[in-house]
Amino acid sequence: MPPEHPAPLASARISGDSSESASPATAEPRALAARVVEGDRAAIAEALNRVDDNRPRNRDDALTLLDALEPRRNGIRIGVTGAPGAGKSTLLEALVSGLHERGRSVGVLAVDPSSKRSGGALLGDRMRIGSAARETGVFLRSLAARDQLGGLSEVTGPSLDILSSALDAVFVETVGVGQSEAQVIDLVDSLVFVVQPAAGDLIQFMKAGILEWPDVFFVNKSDLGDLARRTAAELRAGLDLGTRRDPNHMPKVLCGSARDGIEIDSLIDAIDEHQQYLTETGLRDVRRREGRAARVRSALATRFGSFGLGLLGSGTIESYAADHPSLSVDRLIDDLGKRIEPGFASDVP
Ligand SMILES: Nc1nc2c(ncn2[C@@H]2O[C@H](COP(=O)(O)OP(=O)(O)OP(=O)(O)O)[C@@H](O)[C@H]2O)c(=O)[nH]1
Ligand SMILES: [Mg+2]
Repeated sequence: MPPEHPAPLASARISGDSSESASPATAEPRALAARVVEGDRAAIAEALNRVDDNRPRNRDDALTLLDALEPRRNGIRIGVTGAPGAGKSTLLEALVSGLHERGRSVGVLAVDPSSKRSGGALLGDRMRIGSAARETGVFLRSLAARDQLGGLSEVTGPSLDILSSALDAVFVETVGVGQSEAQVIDLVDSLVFVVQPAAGDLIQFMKAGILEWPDVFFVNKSDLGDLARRTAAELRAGLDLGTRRDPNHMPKVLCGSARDGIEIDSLIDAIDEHQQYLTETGLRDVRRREGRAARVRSALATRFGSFGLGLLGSGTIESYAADHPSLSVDRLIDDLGKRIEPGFASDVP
């Protein structure tokens, strides 16, 4: 059964239950990590708050927490992207119910472009769980984007790392306006692209090279008639294996309605099939390894620029990340940042 009037996830922020997080607020990070892994809701909420806390004195605790979780992030990670208004949030609501029916625990991170944020950011955006969501046990968290283009903020990665160590599946919704896709592929195992049935959009996305990345396409709003089916057919015809990120896998193109719950089961099956493909081919490990290094590189580039990266020497990030598989991405960033700092400080006026 489709949800009756699914509210966009980002607006499902009802005030949090502060009593829930009372006890883990002072927990030692390793003890907190153990509770996160068991799926303890209050512990997960507290862990998310800790990585969102920028005060330097809390940084060590946050890194210890993330290091303890690193070997445990086994939950599958799915990016959901697409043009503004394509129906990503509506689709996520439907996916969450579908996965809940299949007995899976699910978390959702929604990245809001800053322009859309109101009081949430000012209030520190603590964990909010909508009442409908609470029934299905889904975790919802909305994060401010770093910029108007939907660039992901620094807490997106660690937040996903926490959720995927506690839950079976974690989704991250980002607005598809270019920049966010390039960053989200470093964070997820599979990428789902929600297509607005209008030809103009597709041409724009093809030009930007964005259609080379997704592993599954969902052309939404099939209830509006022929346009959605035509868009799906055009897309199938336009996909060329030769230019794909993964040249061995032709993505499924589904056509359905998030609002009316049409083809949602097929979408869950398509996601599961892709996960199975990633397991069988070993590609998940490859993507996660590359994603870890790419996250480190991009954080260091933001902090120190290409000059700072140059001080590390080529291949250092990859080899350091490979030699320390049980360190969190944030710890790798910190460690390598410390190596860059002395040379950086002495050379920058
Ligand atoms: N007709 C129809 N409308 C839909 C469908 N899915 C979503 N919508 C509507 O499309 C609008 C945008 O839906 P959202 O789910 O908020 O889209 P979104 O992609 O998350 O939007 P942003 O987060 O703002 O980028 C809403 O008015 C939805 O009710 C669908 O299957 N059919
Ligand atoms: Mg949305």
